[in-house]
Amino acid sequence: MLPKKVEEILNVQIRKEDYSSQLYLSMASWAENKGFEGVSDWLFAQAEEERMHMLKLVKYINEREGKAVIPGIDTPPADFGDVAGMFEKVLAHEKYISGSINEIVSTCIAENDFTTQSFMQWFVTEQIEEEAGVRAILDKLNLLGKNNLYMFDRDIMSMRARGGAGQN
Ligand code: OFO
Repeated sequence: MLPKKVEEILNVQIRKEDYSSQLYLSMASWAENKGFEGVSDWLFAQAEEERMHMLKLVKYINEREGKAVIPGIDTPPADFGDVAGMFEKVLAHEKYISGSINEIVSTCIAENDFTTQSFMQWFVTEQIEEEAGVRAILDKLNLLGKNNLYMFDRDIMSMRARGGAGQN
């Protein structure tokens, strides 16, 4: 049985993962409209990943005799300026999500829920990889320079093909 506080904070996280998925979907669509095929593919895949994270939480709560609450859809922004600025936003969002995951782990410890604490370890590791992946993309963008976006777009495509940069 899940402690009430843990059930509540996991349900808050379901909403955040759902929003992450919508946010990356919106970014993917924005990038696709601008002709960035590699960037949009990366973001479409990332949106799927986030949905998978949400489902993982839904199933876990229900398995532990809690009640997962499926949230309504919050509308994400539709315009992201330029590609570099957009990836800065992805990194800031992932840092925010990492903070939420840490908060859940603290709640588990305070509530002596070591089962959920161990379940959350997967998310802790995932966040380290995701943040590192987005940082690698920003480094590449800086190296290539903002005038070489075509190259960058091709490059991010091959990063995906190799299963790198947060795509796991
Ligand atoms: Fe971006 O990762 Fe979910 O948790």
